Amino acid sequence: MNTLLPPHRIRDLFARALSGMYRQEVPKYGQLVKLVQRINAETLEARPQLRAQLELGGDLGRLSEERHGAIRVGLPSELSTLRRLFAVMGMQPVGYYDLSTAGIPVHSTAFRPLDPDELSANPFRIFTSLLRLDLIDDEALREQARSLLRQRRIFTPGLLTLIEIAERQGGLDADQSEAFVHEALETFRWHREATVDHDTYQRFLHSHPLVADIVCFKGPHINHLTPRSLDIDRVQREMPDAGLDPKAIIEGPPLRDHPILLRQTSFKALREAVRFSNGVEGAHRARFGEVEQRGMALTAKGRRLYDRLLDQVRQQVPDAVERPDAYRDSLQQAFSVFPDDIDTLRRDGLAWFRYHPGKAPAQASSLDGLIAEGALRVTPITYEDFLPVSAAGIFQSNLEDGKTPDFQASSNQQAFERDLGCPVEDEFAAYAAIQRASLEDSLRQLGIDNGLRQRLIDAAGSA
Ligand code: OOG
Ligand code: NI
Repeated sequence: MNTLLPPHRIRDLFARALSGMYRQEVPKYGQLVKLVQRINAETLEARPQLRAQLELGGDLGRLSEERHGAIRVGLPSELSTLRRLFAVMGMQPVGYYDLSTAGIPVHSTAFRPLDPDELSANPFRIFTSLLRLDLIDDEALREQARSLLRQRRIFTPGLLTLIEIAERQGGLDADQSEAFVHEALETFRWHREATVDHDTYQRFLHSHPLVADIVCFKGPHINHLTPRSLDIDRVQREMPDAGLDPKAIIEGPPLRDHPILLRQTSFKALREAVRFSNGVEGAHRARFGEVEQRGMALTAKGRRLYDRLLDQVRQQVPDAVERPDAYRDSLQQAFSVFPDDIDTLRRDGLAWFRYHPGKAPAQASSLDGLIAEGALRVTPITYEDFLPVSAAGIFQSNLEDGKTPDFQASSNQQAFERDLGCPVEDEFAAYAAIQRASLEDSLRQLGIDNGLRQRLIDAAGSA
């Protein structure tokens, strides 16, 4: 056995290979990436302060390669093998997303790195959804779905062997990693041939377009890859000129001086030629391109405020897609009560921050004091996760005809974790750990003694 590669190297290789494959499969994705990169370069040029903040927080280097993707699978065994596959690349399941509340018959998690160094090396994430077979009312259709899924093999034998080797060795060497990436790509590839005839496809489509997408194909084709933008409003405006058809609204919080959480938009899914098993030629809509702008991670308190304000807006303008301008105004207005300066966000305990040591302190008594005299500097911690309401909006704008039959909403995290094979990580605990470690480290570097250090850390934690 040769030297093992760190997981971020394998993740980086895989993310680049996947992006290359998707660019070939969906050329519009390549155009979108180009648009985002041009606007990012111009934004960094025009805003040196933003550039400096990204650099200090460790986000500048990762920006150009930063992507998230999404896939959907049908069986518990598929989900649990994905967990093992992503673990080889240092990606853990974080968070539980119940989409049934939005009439979408899946529940999901995001596989991503947790460790700050791993994140700044490459934060590649995959939003992964499992079909809720239990939400298909028609029993015959449900059983047919299950049986079709049981017949398919979404992982190559070579990949399964390499996953076992990685688990045994505690990693993969360079040659094994290369083979692993090559084999893993097969799982995410697009297949033009459906596994069912046209009538069967139509029946699944009518039960829900997502059911057809998950059940009627050979594997969980990657359905989008998302570059990170520094100015999503400009991307949204410039998409039509680049030949891309944007969805009606940007999901998430409004434009702010200090971005929070996540804003997302996409160009709509393409109609792509497929061949059914009875030789009929047809079309299927699944794959699209998305853009995101990431802001700071919110604490549970900040998140409650976000959820409440967003709820208010959605009640005020329930038909956002038909009235995008009214929606945008309402959003802007509702969020005017959400503090938009770093000091208040930190002091009110609304967001997570990373601490950096500055100049030697004259008198160390309180966090506010240390920050005021420049002994501690703070940068917001980037939000690495997803938002259920936004995800539902992205799902919906990419479905055939935009129709969504009513499913019984029912969150079932327990069943999801059983199918996954482990509990999902708590996103808040992950951010809290990063904040705490950075503060502890900074205070040590400033030479602040044990007792006071502990008091300051506790004070920051309970903010
Ligand atoms: C996933 C949609 C959610 C996001 O960025 O919120 C998502 C899907 O369409 O499979 O990717
Ligand atoms: Ni996405």
